[in-house]
Amino acid sequence: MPSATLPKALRDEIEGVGKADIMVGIPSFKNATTIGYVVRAAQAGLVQYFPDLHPVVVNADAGSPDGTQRVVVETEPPDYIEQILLVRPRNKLQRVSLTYPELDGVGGKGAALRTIFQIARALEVQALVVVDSDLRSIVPEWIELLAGPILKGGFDYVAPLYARYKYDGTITNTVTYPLTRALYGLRIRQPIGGDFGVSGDLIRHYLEQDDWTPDVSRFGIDIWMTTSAITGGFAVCQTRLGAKVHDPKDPGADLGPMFSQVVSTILRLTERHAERWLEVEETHQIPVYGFERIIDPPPLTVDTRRLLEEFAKGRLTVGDEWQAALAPEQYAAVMRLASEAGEAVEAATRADTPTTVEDSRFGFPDETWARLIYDACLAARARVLPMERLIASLIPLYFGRVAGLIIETRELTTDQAEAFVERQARAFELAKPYLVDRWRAAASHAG
Ligand SMILES: Nc1nc2c(ncn2[C@@H]2O[C@H](COP(=O)(O)OP(=O)(O)OP(=O)(O)O)[C@@H](O)[C@H]2O)c(=O)[nH]1
Ligand SMILES: [Mg+2]
Repeated sequence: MPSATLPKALRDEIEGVGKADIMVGIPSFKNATTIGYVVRAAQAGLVQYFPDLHPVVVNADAGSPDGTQRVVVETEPPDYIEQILLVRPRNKLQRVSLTYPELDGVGGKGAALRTIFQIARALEVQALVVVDSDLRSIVPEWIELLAGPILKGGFDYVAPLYARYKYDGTITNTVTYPLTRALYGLRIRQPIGGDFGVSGDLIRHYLEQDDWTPDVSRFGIDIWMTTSAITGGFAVCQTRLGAKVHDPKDPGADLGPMFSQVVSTILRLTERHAERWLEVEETHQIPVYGFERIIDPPPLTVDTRRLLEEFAKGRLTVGDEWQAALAPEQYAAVMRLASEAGEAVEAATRADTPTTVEDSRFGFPDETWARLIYDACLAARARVLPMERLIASLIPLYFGRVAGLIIETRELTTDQAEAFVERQARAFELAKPYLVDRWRAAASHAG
């Protein structure tokens, strides 16, 4: 009985619903102000696009004190569904909001998703769509765009494809996209987008993995799902959703913990799945669903100066770790770059110059970045440092890299800045033999 591991309260909820064909899952943590909109869009999408299927919306909340769960159960579908479309759901639209259990004392987005998967499996859904609860740009059609490739096209994993403001999605742009693409050969532009579709088969595969490390139970979940879908041989595609607009995050202030959880997960999986990527020499586009859109996401502010300061400080705080983890060329390069970052901040601080850090010529070369990430893969596998220390030392480097991208693309539109992300992805591809050679050499020493 698969749901035997679920707490009784959850089993009761599942029993109340019985069976469902299509499910929208929404993880949340203090999202009372935004989740109502997401729930309305999800309900409308389910009824409008899949009137013949049994739908259910499940919110897995962290026990938010702000009334997130109440908003979910009280939100009704928009009136137009009945008044204009005259769709009275043939199948009752069910809504469930629950507080998910922690996993080994860790609660986070991944723990919430595991509960969502367990419920989806118990209800035997054919397609699960997961969307973030802080979305502003979701519309009902997203449900069709994320579930359609599964229900109509036989795909198992539908990754989102959206325009994000050029300074949003920095972990994606600097690490998860270029690394996943170069390693496994699939150009999945948003491997940790947060909004995606999964088939019933893939849900069962996820639950069978039994790989819920503390990082996967938090923000490591997204890269874990994408990588597990690829390495499990599931059919993957992307779907065009327009723009992603959500609660803004400033990388320097907000993204350190998320970076740690995502990057330690991707490094761990890189080691585990070496046999899947060592032979991959070329990368490919994957099928894309949905009509293209021309849309410009609203800007968000990033404190570039702080990013540069944190990078410069890294020489003192994690210089030893850089030396231990990086190859000598990359170590020398980052020490030089960190000095330049410090100089850029100083120049902008001097009262006699009206310049800002954005006016500086600071730049972080693509090739240095690509090789440094490969050094991190090798260091993680060789255990030259405990994983936490390795990752802590990568954070200032990530800040430096993001600052470099911001300065380089400051005059560009979001669309134009995309060329820099592609250029960097290309650098990861070109440098892949560097990783493969060292990986194999280390293996033959060990063996
Ligand atoms: N249940 C639960 N949900 C969480 C937790 N932390 C974050 N979430 C949810 O996970 C989703 C993504 O979190 P965000 O903080 O928006 O992450 P983000 O920086 O926008 O991430 P990206 O969209 O991938 O760039 C949202 O729906 C959050 O409510 C948590 O501890 N528990
Ligand atoms: Mg968000």
